[in-house]
Amino acid sequence: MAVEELIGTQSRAWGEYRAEEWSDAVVAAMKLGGIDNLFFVSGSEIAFYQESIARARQWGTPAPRLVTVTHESVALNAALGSAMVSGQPAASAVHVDVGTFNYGGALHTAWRGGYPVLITAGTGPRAYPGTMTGGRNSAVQWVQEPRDQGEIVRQYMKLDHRLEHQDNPGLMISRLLQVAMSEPKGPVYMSLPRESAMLPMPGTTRFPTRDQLGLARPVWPDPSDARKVAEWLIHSNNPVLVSGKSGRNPESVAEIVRLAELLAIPVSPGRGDRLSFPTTHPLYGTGPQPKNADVVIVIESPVPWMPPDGAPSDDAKIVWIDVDPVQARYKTMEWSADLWLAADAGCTARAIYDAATSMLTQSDLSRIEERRARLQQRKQEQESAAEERGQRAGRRHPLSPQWVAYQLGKVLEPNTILLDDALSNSGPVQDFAGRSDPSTYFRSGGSSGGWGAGAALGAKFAAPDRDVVLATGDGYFMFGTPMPALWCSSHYKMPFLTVVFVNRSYSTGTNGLKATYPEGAAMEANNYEGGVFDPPPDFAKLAEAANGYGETVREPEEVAPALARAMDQIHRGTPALIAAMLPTLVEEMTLLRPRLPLCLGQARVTHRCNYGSASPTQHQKHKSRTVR
Ligand SMILES: Cc1ncc(C[n+]2csc(CCOP(=O)(O)OP(=O)(O)O)c2C)c(N)n1
Ligand SMILES: [Mg+2]
Repeated sequence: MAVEELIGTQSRAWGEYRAEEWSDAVVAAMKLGGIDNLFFVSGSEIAFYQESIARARQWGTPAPRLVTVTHESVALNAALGSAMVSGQPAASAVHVDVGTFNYGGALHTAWRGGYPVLITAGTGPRAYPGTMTGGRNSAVQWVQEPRDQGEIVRQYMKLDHRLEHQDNPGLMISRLLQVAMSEPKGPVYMSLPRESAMLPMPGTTRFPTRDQLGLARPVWPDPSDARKVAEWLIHSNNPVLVSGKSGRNPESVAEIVRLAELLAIPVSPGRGDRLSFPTTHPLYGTGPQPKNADVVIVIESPVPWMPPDGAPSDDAKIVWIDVDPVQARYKTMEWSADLWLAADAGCTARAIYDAATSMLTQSDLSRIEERRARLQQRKQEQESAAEERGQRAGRRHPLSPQWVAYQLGKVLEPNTILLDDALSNSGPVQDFAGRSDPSTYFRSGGSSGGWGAGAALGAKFAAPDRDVVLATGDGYFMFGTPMPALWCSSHYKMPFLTVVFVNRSYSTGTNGLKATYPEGAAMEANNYEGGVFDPPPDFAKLAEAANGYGETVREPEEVAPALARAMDQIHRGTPALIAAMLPTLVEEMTLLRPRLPLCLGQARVTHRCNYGSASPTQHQKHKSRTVR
């Protein structure tokens, strides 16, 4: 690559932009930094956003589109959904400290999921009435001033800043976006005092854009490390690659596929928050669990196995690839590895591939071919078993969640964007979704319920030409204040399909309760109070109330026609919701007694369940891997 390409050919001179107030600089820098949509929830002190964006439209100058949202958590989740699909930052704007609190669990998701978003809020005006434009003019403003607004969110942000009078406002936005978009990517927060946002500008302003500040190039591993990994892989009899969220950079997928194919390395999904490897590929899900492998390559997967039982053996080689392999954002981490590679997933896969091609001998190749054939065979067996499972589920009364997932899989196009917030039904959703293309499968990346509806909305804003489908648990759906999300979806004709798995219960308070206290007083009395909400809300009516389309299905044969009608609705611009009425998880435990989906220990299960439950036996069994 030419040096000019590496350093960029753009002029470093700061651009000059039209601006009468500081807020004009703020919105211009947002748009020039890649933000197309500002998800906005009203507040008296953030009228400057409305004014500046209207002004920019009049002037024909850069500014994001202002999107009216009626709940802050939906606004932030929409920004997350937009950023995860577009690969570009998105922004939200809300009212003072209270709006910031209403962002709620979405702040956690932004942080844990590594979303490059600019989260903003106004601050309560504090200039003495009449002394400054934007100063106090209402009694409520005395109660709007916390000691430090940024402190509310600080531990969930890469950086936070309060816009101050000595700042260059355009520069500060570009700088925050540079930080958000640099690896490891993540959220940033800015609070904007109304007085600062309304400070006058002399008609123009000068600032560097995000790209003029620049983003660092992806990091490559040391060539000798790449050779070492290639050597371990070539000589391995039973390797496995655990891929978690590297698909957040979609271009890494092809590189990892190329490497896996060269050496016939099977891929285990880890927690799998992004499509990091095509799930339909013969190498996907066909290999050993890490505990049985002799070489384990972990790629961007914070929890690749459940210790202690799921951990690889002491003589297995472990290679850990991540832009931040020791995961400094997580406090307690007991993993060890033979090689920690602080490098980009795609670049590292390519480097190992290149190293391996020059080392492979004929006998290596024939050993690898044997493995490839074996894995292909296993994939075929898995696929027919899944098909059989799906068909069998269709014959079950009461309605089976597997059947809903099976039918859902049938309406997904290869480029449909699927958001999976289906919790205990995430396994079946994944099994039947047949996701192969990068950027077609997403989970939140965090553990906060409530991401789905807002994120689906944002995903649709980022990709209006693609179908967007949300598969969600009924509990998680309610955590996401779905009414405002569906209203916004309908209002802007940004429709998505929601399939709600209405099991009228939480796995935490049912299966989880039972796993935690199998012989406790609650089990003895068959008392699941706190875990079951039956009868549930009428989710179909909720969609209708938000100007969307809703249907409830109860019988297996109703599912496919209802999904077809719902798809038709979204293609005509109306958000649609299918509420699939299922047995409660308590009822399901008796129906499925031989194969209860408990969330303890098993690797197969841990990526499907977002919660843990305390088991005394687990604590007793703990042993740590020898550090080498
Ligand atoms: C905001 C928030 N509150 C509580 C939890 C704890 N929690 C984890 S899983 C779960 C159950 C979710 O229920 P549902 O969406 O109905 O899925 P199901 O368990 O029925 O599959 C709960 C309550 C959480 N993760 N996030
Ligand atoms: Mg539920």
